[in-house]
Amino acid sequence: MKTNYIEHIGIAVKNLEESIKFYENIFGLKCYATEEVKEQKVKTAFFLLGQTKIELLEPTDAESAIAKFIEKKGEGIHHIAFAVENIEVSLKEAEEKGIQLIDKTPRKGAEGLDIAFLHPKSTAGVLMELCEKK
Ligand code: CMX
Repeated sequence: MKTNYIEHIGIAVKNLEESIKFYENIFGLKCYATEEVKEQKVKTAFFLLGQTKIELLEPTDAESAIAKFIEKKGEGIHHIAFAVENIEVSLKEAEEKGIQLIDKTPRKGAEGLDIAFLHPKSTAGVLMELCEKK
């Protein structure tokens, strides 16, 4: 696969508003967008640092992946997202190399990106997201 840069780092938080204040007040960053991703049952907030974003994720439902993550591990880094060229081909290649796919085909994520997750059990414990802006 051709990976160009880290698109974003996803961080699970309990309270989006409080966490936004933390990144703005301590790091001098500016939250440039918030968005609810209903399909994922999360509210998101974005900060841009160079080419890479920080994506804060607050669960909107107890059944959301983020709620389960916080319950089990607490707040913290949830996933790393790579900007790839041709997400469909990248997924196929990863699967052929024995990686367990969470999403066999891309779906729409925040900011309209095509996204797909690889299972942390086959990626050394880190939830990886592939994304492509089309
Ligand atoms: N990073 C590393 N490991 C993780 C993890 C994460 N983010 N989330 C779960 N796991 C681990 C758990 O610790 C658990 O490990 P053990 O079996 O050793 O205890 C295992 O994966 C299974 O976890 P679980 O709590 O039973 O949860 P599920 O199997 O139901 O789901 C996962 C896990 C990764 C398949 C699911 O969270 C998922 O599909 N994630 C992708 C989608 C997503 O995260 N969406 C959030 C919003 C994304 C966005 O919009 O940017």
